[in-house]
Amino acid sequence: MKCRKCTQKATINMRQHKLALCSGHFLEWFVQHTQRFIQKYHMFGPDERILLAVSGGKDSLALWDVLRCLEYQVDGLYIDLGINDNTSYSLSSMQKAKDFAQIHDLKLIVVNVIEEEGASIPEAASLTTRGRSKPCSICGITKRHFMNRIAIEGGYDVLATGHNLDDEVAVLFGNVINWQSGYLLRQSPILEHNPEGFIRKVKPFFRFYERESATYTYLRGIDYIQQECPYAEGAKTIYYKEVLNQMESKRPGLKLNFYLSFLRAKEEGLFSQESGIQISDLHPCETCGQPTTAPQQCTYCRTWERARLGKESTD
Ligand code: Q46
Ligand code: ZN
Ligand code: ZN
Repeated sequence: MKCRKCTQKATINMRQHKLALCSGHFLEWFVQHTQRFIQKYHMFGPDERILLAVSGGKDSLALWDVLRCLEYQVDGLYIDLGINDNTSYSLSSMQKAKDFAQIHDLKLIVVNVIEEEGASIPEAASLTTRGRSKPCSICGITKRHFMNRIAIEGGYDVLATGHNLDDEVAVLFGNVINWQSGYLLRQSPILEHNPEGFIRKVKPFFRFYERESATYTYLRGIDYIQQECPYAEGAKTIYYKEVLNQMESKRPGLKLNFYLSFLRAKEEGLFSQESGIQISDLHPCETCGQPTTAPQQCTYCRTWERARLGKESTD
């Protein structure tokens, strides 16, 4: 198959766009489309400061690469979760993020959860759930807390993450299966800053298939962590991705259409505003000052307090 733009052999055939491109033209297409999505969805402008959550994985490093090529003001944030039992997942992923920052002379902020809270994520999970469930719940709460806090404290205008279309569609699928109207209302490639203390959150890669961001990373020679977090195994979103990929293979474009139709339906008012969080429900957490709807302390502070109490009783 030939590249649509020149006579060279195509490197990638994007069936959903009926577009085959060679390596050079694909890289150009990928960067131009990232810029187009940033502008079309009013994510950020050249004068704004961006904090990018970097996991050491392919999508966040690819996004860092594209944003620096487009000359945006972007710093990285790596949250060290301390997931090193049986694997050295956190150590290895942090090294990838640090190496990328060093090669390109970029600023990387590192937050260490053990230094901040006295326990790693797996340790805190076993203290709060007595090993009954995976650490993903406390992990998600902790990552969201630090991303928002560091972005606000650092005076950034926007927080970016490397989520791609496959990630977004898998979450959408799960939310639809369970008819989670509150989550459906909040699921969006852009969540506006709100005056109560939530930073604007954006996902510039949300229209790219995982295969496209993976091809970009490969062609650019970006060194990323290939190993998955050991707790990702058996996650529902992985199963949803498999199912959606089966459907996509029979109907190219199905995933993109599903997600864009969802955004359109939302714009047309399919999900009632009343099912979401109202700004008036938010107030600062009495311990950390982050916005919350909980009566006194936010979920982050309550969960970590339980972990600390659990630790004291076992010491
Ligand atoms: S939530 Fe769960 Fe992930 Fe945290 S514990 Fe690992 S798999 S890293 S996106
Ligand atoms: Zn070409
Ligand atoms: Zn709090």
